[in-house]
Amino acid sequence: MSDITLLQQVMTFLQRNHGHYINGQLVRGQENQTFSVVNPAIDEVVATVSQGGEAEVNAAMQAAHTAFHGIWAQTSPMERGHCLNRLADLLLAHREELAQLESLCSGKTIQLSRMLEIDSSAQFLRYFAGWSSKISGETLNVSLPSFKGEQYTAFTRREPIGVVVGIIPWNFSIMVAIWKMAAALTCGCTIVLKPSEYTPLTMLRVAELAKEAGIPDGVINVVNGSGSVLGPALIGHPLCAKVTFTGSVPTGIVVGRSAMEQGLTRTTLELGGKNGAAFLADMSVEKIVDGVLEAGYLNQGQICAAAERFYIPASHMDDVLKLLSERLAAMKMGSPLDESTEMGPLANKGHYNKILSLFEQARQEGNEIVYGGHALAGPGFFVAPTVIRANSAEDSLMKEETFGPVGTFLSYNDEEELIGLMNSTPFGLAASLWTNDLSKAMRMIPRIEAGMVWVNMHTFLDPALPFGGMKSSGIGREFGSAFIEHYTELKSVMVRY
Ligand code: TXE
Repeated sequence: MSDITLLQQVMTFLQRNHGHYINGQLVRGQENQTFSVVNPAIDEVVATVSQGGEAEVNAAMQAAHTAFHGIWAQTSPMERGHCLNRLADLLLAHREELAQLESLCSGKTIQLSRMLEIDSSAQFLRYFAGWSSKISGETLNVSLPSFKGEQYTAFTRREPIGVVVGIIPWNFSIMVAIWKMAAALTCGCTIVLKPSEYTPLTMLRVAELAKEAGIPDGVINVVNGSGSVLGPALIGHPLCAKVTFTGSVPTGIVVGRSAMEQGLTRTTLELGGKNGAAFLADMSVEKIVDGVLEAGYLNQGQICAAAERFYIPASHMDDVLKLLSERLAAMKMGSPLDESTEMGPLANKGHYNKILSLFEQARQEGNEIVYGGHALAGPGFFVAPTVIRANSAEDSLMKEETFGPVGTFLSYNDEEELIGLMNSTPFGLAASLWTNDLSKAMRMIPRIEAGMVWVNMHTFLDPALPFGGMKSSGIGREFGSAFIEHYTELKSVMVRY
């Protein structure tokens, strides 16, 4: 197979002078400060973008504030939902264009870009659209005594919180932005998005489509540039009512702390971790290997919910590692634009260097690198999918998030020990249990410290299920009905009559 042909629209889009999207307009921004977008498959610049600064942050925040008070909070809930549905239609109509752009900037295989960045984003948009007309308060009975025949009633209102700042990582530049944007907009909030500096292009195009979908100017804004410059400016802005962030734990802590210091600005933090997958002894070696591949290696492991710690019964360990190595060796690595590619490059050079240094660290600690553990030849940021046998739960690779195609394996002997190992981490985003014994699984689920527990599956996110981390993996939940409390304020109203 060979690379698909890039659409003319994609080529034309890449050649634009990129900047920001503010108040319904593409804005070039500071001409003298630009940064490059690099195609990680070939280490070549595909576009340049002007760096946003205080002026762009102010303009975007002001536009979002004006749109919030001027139009969006008053737009009927049903119409807000229609807008999101129309945007879903437009994403699907521009599926190939957006998917190609995404693969060029992030190294995600074209098949995954189509399925997750576009199809799944459209599904999430429709799910959130459905909520617009279902956000409601309660009527409450009050207990105040009546002295002169007066009566009381009370009710609560869910009111949109205002201007939301959404800070987005590079691993799913459209989908994660859509999660935050759709949640904000359905509740009546407006948003300023700050994409990752590695993947700043696709949301500029989505913002244009949002205008075509009838979403008023100023409701969605995109400001591009470095996180360390724009992050503090956005979070510290007096018009920022809420910050929603997805990314690494250290940056999440910085974001959370500055939001708190800013006057208790509301935050949702969806951070990474070191997710565990536990395979019970009743699973066959083949089933375990299928599960490991699903849980750990999709999108080169660059998924916040992916598993990185694998616990295998001691009796199965050698056979699992042997078969897994064979399956990884047969996996087709290559260009993300080749439809037959199963694994592409890492998304950027910094991340590639980090993964290579983790391989080194594993070697220094005496871990056995069963498969992989090295870069692949070529200009892009490719590393071999890697299998590491840990010596103990204390090894660095059993503790530190790699966010790459790196599984670290530890054997266990009994299920009590397994629960202890699964919970032996400060993080708690996601976990999976793999067994045919439903009774065992049901007894283990309450003991697993993770915001999401899958049984016989891993990494599937459904808009109906709340998603977010326990422990150091975050604060708050996205999706389900849980998101509503994070994008609205609860107002109590009491009436005497
Ligand atoms: O992530 P960051 P980076 C992990 C992964 C990767 C490492 C670093 O291991 O190697 O993090 O990647 C913005 N205030 N994950 O540096 O820093 C930044 O511009 C406000 C895991 O890309 O978390 C980007 O838009 N914002 C992860 C976003 O934060 C700031 C997903 C995420 O960047 C900021 C991505 C600041 N001070 C990387 N500094 C996951 N688990 O989902 C940066 N940003």
